[in-house]
Amino acid sequence: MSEQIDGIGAGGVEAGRDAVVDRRGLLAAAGGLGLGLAASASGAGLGGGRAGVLGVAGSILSAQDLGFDEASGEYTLPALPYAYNALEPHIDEQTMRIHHDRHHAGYVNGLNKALAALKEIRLGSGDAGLIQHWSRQLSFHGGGHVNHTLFWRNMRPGEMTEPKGPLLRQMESDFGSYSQFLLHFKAASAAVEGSGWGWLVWEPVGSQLMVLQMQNQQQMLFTGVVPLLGVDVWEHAYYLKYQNRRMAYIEAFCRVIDWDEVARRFESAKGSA
Ligand code: MN3
Repeated sequence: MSEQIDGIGAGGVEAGRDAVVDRRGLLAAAGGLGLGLAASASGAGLGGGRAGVLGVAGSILSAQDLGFDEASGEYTLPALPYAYNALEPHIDEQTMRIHHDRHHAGYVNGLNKALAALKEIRLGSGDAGLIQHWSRQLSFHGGGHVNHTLFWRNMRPGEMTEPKGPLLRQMESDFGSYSQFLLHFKAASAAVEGSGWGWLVWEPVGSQLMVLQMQNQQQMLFTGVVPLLGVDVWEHAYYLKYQNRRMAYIEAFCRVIDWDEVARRFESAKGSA
């Protein structure tokens, strides 16, 4: 298995004010792909709606969505929004249990550990020589937590859906057609080197949809983009059922995409750009 923990810090962590990190949590206002992580001192993002430091993605996920506990300053593992077996036969129950209860939980724990270690360094009791290590851990595990929280909500049980309305029109403008988008998205996701993700994102500067590959939980980011749709292509996401057939898993994922959720993120991101 190629799934060793090996985060190289590329997350653009912008912990502007130390007190913010303690009180609000780095991820609470973000929802971006490792971007805009610091909430404003007024508590932006708690409950959703207001933007993070980069001014985008503020309403994609709330602090509650991310399981942020303001009292302890720690993140908790949010429950799956549906039953473990709800996506059968496309995504199997055992994979969902292990993926959510073990892998996602591991990212939450790793994120809390990194936040605690960085706090100790700020307080003078930690080893400042390890700042790069913990920054990498923060980027990797924080990315993992956000990515998976987005990912569970990108899927839903029931009838297969397709994009429509403004999202479909944007897709036709930027990719030519829905089927051309699918071709690009599936090929990019299947071709991720090693462990990573395929993403459909909103790129607010150019005002366009883009498909990106991500390595691990955070590498190859395009700064400032807003995540709309992500497929986890780490082996732990599919190997039990699909073994080495990553494309078969991606095809199955495409059958359970919640396009209404993607449209909500798109309209929120475009509206706040
Ligand atoms: Mn995963």
